Amino acid sequence: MEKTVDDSQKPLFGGLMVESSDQNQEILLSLARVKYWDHYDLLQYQGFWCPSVFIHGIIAFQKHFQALDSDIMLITFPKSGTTWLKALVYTIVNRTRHGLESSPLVTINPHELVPFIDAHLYVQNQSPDLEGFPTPRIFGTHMPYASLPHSILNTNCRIIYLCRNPLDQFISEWHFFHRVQGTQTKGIHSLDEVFEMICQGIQSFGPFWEHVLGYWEASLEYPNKILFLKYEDLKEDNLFYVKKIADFLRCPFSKEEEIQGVVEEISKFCSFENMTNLEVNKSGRLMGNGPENNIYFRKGEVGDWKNYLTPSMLGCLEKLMEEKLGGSGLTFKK
Ligand code: PAP
Repeated sequence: MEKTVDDSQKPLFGGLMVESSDQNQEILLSLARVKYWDHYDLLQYQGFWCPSVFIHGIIAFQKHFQALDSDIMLITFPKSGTTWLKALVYTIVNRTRHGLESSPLVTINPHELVPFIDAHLYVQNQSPDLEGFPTPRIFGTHMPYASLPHSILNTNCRIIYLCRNPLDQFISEWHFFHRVQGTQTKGIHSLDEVFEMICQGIQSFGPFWEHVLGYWEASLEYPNKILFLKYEDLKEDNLFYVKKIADFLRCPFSKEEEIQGVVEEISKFCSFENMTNLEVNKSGRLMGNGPENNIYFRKGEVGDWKNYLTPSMLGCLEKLMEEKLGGSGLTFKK
């Protein structure tokens, strides 16, 4: 069978996309597919809606990734503060290697420093060279818990999971795709249409509910392995969570660091205000030829959904939230 890459589907992170093996082609042909945004379709893979542009990378990641005990996996539902979490964890973990003024984050976007292991590294190369990464290796992914490679679960590597109230997540995602696509769009783009799909669970890495509940339940069972965080909490008391992340990763702040104000400095450095004002995030492009870095920074607020959702949309989502999350103990501030 001829190996092809659909020209209309380009990787988000620049570079070449690996070609599919015959075996993968067979799997792909058997999957339900829906048109999502112009940029890609969604494939129903292992119970979640997988962006077609990432599927080969995701399969390779599942097959080949060998986690190390020292690895740190940053896992998020898309548009829940991934960029922020990457900046925070990178800075906390590397704080003794360089001062903030000489941090690589001053000149490199967080998504390049902490790559998506599946959607970036394994999409570009079926056997990426992961040896060269400094220890601890820090990787990002949006994969649901049930689909993670076994070695992540079987080693002592740690997972930090971040999610966000689904109302703001939806609005953030909607804006993101408009900015990625620009005005030359043929795909679905009205708020109403996307809302309908989201209510059916059809969105990148959705359904939202299964994703958050998967990690929520696992974090209750394995609290030393999985730290479950919410965007709204990070906004409300960032200093507390900077310390909590450091404790969880076994690199707590010393008394001396606390007295010197290191926690406050890291929090300020990774803040929306500071990150958006760095030249690299104002004018740079991801991996040189990917989308503009500034698409990862929009408003950075809790409650922006109030400017977009109608009362009936709010009612629908609140009802769904109650149906899906009620009784789980997982709630969201909005
Ligand atoms: P991703 O999952 O595609 O990597 P992600 O970083 O999760 O994207 O989503 C971007 C959102 O995080 C944006 O939210 P908004 O659309 O509601 O504004 C972006 O503004 C927000 N964001 C990025 N950096 C920060 C930060 N340092 N602090 C708070 N919010 C941030």
